[in-house]
Amino acid sequence: MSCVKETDAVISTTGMISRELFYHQDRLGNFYMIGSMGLLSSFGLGLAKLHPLRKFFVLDGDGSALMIMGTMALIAAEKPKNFIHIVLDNESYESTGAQPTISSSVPIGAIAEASGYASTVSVKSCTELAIELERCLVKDGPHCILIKVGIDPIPNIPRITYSPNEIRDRFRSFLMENTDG
Ligand SMILES: Cc1ncc(C[n+]2csc(CCOP(=O)(O)OP(=O)(O)O)c2C)c(N)n1
Repeated sequence: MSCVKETDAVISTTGMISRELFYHQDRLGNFYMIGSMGLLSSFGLGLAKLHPLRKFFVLDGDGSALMIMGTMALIAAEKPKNFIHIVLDNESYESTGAQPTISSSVPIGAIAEASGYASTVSVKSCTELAIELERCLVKDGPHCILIKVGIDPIPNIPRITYSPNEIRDRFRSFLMENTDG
């Protein structure tokens, strides 16, 4: 995540996406959404509106994004310039056993685009992702980057060791102490 500055916030959806973020790159500016599948993007929208100078990287799953699809329309209508919606689309609910979602037939990127996101792209490689992230950092959002990924669980990945209250408190301190936004 070399494009993420210390002052940027990274928030992640329920399940393995949060556990993988915690495992690979825990940091004060991360917020892990425990339990509340589907509610990350609305949470991120509120935060992005409250902290307009800070970038918000919102790491969503296809299952979570589709579960609460109206939020995409709301994000587009509210136009948070600092909102980068990254949807990791593995066409499954990987966290609960990889049951298929409907994202193979419902194009999430097209929904974001039709709703009115400032930009929407679909990427399939790390190189493409790096290019698109750089673009999103210099242009006003909201942006949607849909990443087509496979199902590739990390064996014995640890659970997040913070309690929900600890996650809330340290993220709140990060937002308050770090006044870049
Ligand atoms: C309202 C609600 N329904 C179901 C769950 C159980 N659950 C947690 S994560 C998850 C799968 C999320 O799928 P997706 O967003 O596609 O992410 P992935 O697991 O594929 O990384 C489910 C069904 C939950 N926590 N909350």
